[in-house]
Amino acid sequence: MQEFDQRRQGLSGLKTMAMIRAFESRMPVLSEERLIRGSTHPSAGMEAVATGVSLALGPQDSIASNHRGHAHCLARGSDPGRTMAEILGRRDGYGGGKGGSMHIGVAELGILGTNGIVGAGIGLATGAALAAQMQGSDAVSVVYFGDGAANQGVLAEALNLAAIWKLPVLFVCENNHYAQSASIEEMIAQPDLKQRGLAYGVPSVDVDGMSLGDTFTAAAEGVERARSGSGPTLIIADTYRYLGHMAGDTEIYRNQVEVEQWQAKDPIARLVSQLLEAGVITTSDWEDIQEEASRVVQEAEEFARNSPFPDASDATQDVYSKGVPA
Ligand SMILES: Cc1ncc(C[n+]2csc(CCOP(=O)(O)OP(=O)(O)O)c2C)c(N)n1
Repeated sequence: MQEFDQRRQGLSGLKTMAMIRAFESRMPVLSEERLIRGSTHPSAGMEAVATGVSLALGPQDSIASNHRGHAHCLARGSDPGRTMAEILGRRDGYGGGKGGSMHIGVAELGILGTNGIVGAGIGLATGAALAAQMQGSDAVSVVYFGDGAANQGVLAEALNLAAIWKLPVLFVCENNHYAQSASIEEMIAQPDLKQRGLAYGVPSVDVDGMSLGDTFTAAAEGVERARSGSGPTLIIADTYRYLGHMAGDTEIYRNQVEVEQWQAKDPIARLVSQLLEAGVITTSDWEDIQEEASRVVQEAEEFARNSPFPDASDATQDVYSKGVPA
């Protein structure tokens, strides 16, 4: 089993999380400026989940994401500039600017796509796991989905298939306590979401999603189970989004006290204290990491702003597959 090493995963995870926080914090501003058209769903506050899971993956693995997917892509190694360009609908984006925030796919990184259809990634990742098994590869697939998506029927079907066929898939539920404006208390009678996996014979665990070490350790265990042919794992990561569901959200369904209570458990601040205490970083290292994160995001934004819009003549390009190789 891979142990969480503060010098390796801790330090690398901190850099990734700081960059994701800086990146996501720009979303409301760019929406306000009308540089982002349509809805974009930032995940500030939830960085430890995508980062911890990604640190447990290998290059052969794949991920299926959801509508709140920038962090999943960035933690998996997507280029911040090309990611930002796609969000801004520019030609240098991963989809040539025709997909936007909810359609970021990067084949070379195994990113099967962010996805605007709540729950759809669950079927995609399970299919990718079946493909890996049939091809005899040791690749594992991951799906990130929310507490709201846990109510989609596809989860029950996928958990069952993955369990009977011992598919190498990791189901990662980011329980941020809200599906848009509906609280989990209003939407789910059995709040213990891991029961959904246990009911299908899938090893299922709760994890503190505000802790990088805890999410990494749970994911590493699930990845090892999947890679060794022992089948799927369901992880329920308890987390919280600091910003609104999307730009323009009035947030009348929650109060500031609740937001502040979660901010007091901030995953980045917590990791910084741990690494300072362990002597892995100094306060000046932390300042450098923050500066570097801002610089990367600023450059990504400049790259995206300077990228042209796709040409109208490209509208029908890349719509159909060029055929399945024999
Ligand atoms: C099939 C489907 N139903 C409804 C929607 C509208 N919708 C978009 S995001 C969202 C909430 C999803 O909540 P959750 O899965 O908990 O993810 P979170 O937004 O909290 O990250 C809904 C209902 C959709 N995009 N797709």
